[in-house]
Amino acid sequence: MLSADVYAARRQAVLDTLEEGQAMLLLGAHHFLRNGDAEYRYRQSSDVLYLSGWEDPECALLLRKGAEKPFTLFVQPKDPEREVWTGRRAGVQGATGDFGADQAFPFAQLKMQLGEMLIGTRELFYAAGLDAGYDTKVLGAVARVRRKARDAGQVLPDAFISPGRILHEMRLFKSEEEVALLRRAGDITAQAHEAAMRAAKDGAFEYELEALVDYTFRRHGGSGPGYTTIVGAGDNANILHYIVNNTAMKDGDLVLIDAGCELNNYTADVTRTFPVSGRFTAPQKELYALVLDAQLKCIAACSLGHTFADVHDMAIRVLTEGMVELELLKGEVDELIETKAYKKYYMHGTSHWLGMDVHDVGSYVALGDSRPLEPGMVLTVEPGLYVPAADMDAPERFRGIGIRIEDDVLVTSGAPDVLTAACAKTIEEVEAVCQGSSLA
Ligand SMILES: [Mn+2]
Repeated sequence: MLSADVYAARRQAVLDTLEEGQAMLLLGAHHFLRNGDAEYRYRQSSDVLYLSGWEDPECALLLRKGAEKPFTLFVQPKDPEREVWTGRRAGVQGATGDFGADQAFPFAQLKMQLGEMLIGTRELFYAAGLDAGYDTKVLGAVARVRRKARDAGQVLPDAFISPGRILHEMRLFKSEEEVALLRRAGDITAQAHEAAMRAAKDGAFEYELEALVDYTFRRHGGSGPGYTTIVGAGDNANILHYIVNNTAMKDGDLVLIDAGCELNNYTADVTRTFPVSGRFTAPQKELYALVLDAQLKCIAACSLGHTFADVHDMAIRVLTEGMVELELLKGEVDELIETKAYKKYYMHGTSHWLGMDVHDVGSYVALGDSRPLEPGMVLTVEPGLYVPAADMDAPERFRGIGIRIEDDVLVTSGAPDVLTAACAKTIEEVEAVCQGSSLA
């Protein structure tokens, strides 16, 4: 949790943005069963966390412009018998005492109370259509009091607007404390990647490195990976969302690890690719040097005067030129870009916003065009090249090589600030770490 002031200031910013007759309602994330009655560890929705820090399930957060009690929480009540099984709850008292709510009620009362509370609200910022169960609760609560409101000559919500319009625009711009968390998450992530580089060896399984990476996150106070850790050796690096991580690596392979530590609900997102043997082969070096060149030029483009799309265009330009030189592609660079021929070996985007969610919220366009980058935005920069072993069109020496290099970048009014700069990245740095002593 951040300090209570931070959440209070964010809620005030939302209330300041709302107009008279508007309110915002956020429903918490569900908890999910893994199998039988065993639950996945609960993670609250990032929007609820952003405005309150509230971490327990069964939660709704209501902000009403102009109300006597603008901030209402509906929460799991304290229940000593249940708490023996599932853990301590902050409860209704905690909601008002520690979390700053002006009033709080048990979540079970949402359907009975919400309608009354929304009398006088014309427009409700509520993410309708995402969760049928929540829609039934919310629309049912409004319907219950419609007649009463009409008889009293008062309004009820007749328009539902995505809360993201306000909230996700706020979340896109990171404050100093958010940047500090992302930087610390980046430092821990760098340690985890370097630990994996040191531990890789002929015959080791991908899941061993996954365990080491995830352990390193926890060891340094992270809550774990912010998304499922990807460890792909050899040709597995060419499967973009490879998470089975069940193959043994061998000398001569590269290993691609895409893993980020989540710390205090903010996550890093880093990819490094390194040789099991500790030394890149000549063809691996050729492709690695090209991806790194593209990545560095893309990072330089994360600055004022550029748009989000400019960063991707830079990656496409540098990689396509390089692929022609290396004879992965044949033809004119401009035409290969125009026809998207580069997608054969570079098929994904170069960046996404980063924050509480790994693919963080916030619009990528403004007035129909790609959005200009502004100070406070954090984005990933992750060009790659993927040459499947079975690709008979590619020069033989490149087949089975997959490389991605990914860092997290804060846009500032000056030079781009690489929040994950602590992690070895050049060929020399990576080889040096790989050849260092095993296991941190
Ligand atoms: Mn990413």
